[in-house]
Amino acid sequence: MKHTTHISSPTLSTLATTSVSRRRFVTGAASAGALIGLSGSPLSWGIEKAPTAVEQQTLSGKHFDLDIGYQPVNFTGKSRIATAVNGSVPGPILRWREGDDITLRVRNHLAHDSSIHWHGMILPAEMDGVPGMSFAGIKPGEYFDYAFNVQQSGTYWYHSHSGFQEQTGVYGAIVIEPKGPDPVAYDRDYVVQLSDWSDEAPEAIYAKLKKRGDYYNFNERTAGDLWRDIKEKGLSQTWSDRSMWNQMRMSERDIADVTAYTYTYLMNGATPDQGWTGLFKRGEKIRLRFINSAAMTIFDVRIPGLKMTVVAADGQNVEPFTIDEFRIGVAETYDVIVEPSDDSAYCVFAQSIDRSGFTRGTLSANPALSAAIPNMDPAPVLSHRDMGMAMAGMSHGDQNMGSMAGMDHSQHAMGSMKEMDHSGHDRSNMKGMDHSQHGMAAMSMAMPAPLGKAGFGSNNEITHVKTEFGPQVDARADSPQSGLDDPGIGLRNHQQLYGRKVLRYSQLRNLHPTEDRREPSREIQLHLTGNMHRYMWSVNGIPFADAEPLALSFGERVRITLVNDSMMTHPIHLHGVWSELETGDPEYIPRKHTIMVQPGSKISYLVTADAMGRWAYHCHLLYHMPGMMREVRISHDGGAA
Ligand SMILES: [Cu+2]
Repeated sequence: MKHTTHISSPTLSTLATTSVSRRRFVTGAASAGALIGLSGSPLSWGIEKAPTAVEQQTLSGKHFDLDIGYQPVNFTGKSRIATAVNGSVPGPILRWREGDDITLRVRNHLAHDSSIHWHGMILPAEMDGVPGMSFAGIKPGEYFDYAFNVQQSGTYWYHSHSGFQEQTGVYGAIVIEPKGPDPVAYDRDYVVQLSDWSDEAPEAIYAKLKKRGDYYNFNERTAGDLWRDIKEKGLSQTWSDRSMWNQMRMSERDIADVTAYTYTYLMNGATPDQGWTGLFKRGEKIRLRFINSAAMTIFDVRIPGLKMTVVAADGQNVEPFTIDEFRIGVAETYDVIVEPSDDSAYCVFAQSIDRSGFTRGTLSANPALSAAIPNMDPAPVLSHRDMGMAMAGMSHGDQNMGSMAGMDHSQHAMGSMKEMDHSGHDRSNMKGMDHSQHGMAAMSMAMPAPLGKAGFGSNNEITHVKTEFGPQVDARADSPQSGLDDPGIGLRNHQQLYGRKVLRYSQLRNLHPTEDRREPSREIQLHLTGNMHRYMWSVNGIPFADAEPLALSFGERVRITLVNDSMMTHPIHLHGVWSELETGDPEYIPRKHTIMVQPGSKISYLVTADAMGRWAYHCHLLYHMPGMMREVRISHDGGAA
């Protein structure tokens, strides 16, 4: 089944020829004349006839040939070399059928090892495509045959798990038709794949971040210095000293590491200038399959004038509910239904979490029409809540208690509190949640707290293990908020401000009853940690390179509680098994493959360890991944290593 063989040279030259004919000239074109999805095979287009984007290739069947190779692209007016699958960025949409046995021959034409990981697929560990865990990777000039049975339906995606290749184009969409009737009714469907492109090499981006974590926060070059001031003088003094801090500029830098300063955000491979277009006829139900394939960008999505009915999350059907806006973490997918009742055009708008940029497309009944592009919302700022402190709950690196007290005092006295996210702050205080937790802490000294009931999340005390203390960790949340009802920083007051209903995880209910009704037999608490200033990321303060695998026993039902001690949102992806999000309804627990953990928040999910082998478990922000990663080993004895 598995082969690693050298590719004959005829294959290579054939690929080179087809690549040239599919060459893309995507930016700076005067008119966006070519509409994706209208007509013509990309193969039949000559260079001169492809002014903007080529039609996205869709491949279906049971056997697939995917070629990873270099491809000239132009997203910004400058020609660059992408790493592309079958000559396009994104790669082809793969259409599978639930129940099919499929094979995929992936050829690597790059000068470096490559791989493809089938994100969210339930499959044998050796087909998961993670070099060093699942297999050895695909050497230059060689291929690997993936073969597995498709056991699920819905919207997924694939991407390289080698180096930073995902950033330079190795990703594509997967759409799986259900074996039986689809519970979702729709007249047409579109993949809406979001991503981020940089003309800089990813290695260069990473090196810059390593040198200074706020490199790409262009407006806030003094932010790094602020931390030093706060450490030396305490926040209170720093506050009065620095007008910058008054404007909450410092907090902004923690919203996104990599920004539109270097990124061009893409929708189905089209730049915002160009705009992807999907056509419809009035009254149709249109299924939009949103996939966040960005390397580093969390997007907030809305379609002004249209309600969106969420029907699936991470490929899994959910009980439909209607919203106006949703946040999509890196690697997450959401399927929504929209029903335009007129012939106008609508803007599909996806702004980055830090509001440094956006991408957009058009849903239109008439290819000649385009829709107004809305303004981006104001850039969000971090609040107490995002630092995991209700009152004085945040431990800050090696600061002493004195400066901590100073921090809270000054924040309460802060003039620009209005700019902060009041709603979250107020809510957290109202609930008095943290007081009760402190009460429980005292109890659990004497005896371990009983595990919370399946579906309801953790009862356990927040514990910072020894390894969380040191220069590798610059913050610890002592009173993390629940991440369930939190639409996320920058979205929390959109209902009040704009009347937009924003998706919250607590709204997700699986369409079908929970399969595994067992109570968890144990709980694992993991802390998402980092030192933003040094751009070090870790779990429990330990980077992947130094970490022991996390051992699970085959068949066990376990709860994982993630505590986000950092001030960034981390989308956490566990390979091979489902992450069953505990939303408070044990009967219809939604299944996801990627869970966003908001800053200063905690979130719990159940895992049934029903897939043997070695699995990756990591933050899906590409430049966090080298540190914020664990191997999960599922074996009969549950023994590590
Ligand atoms: Cu992944």
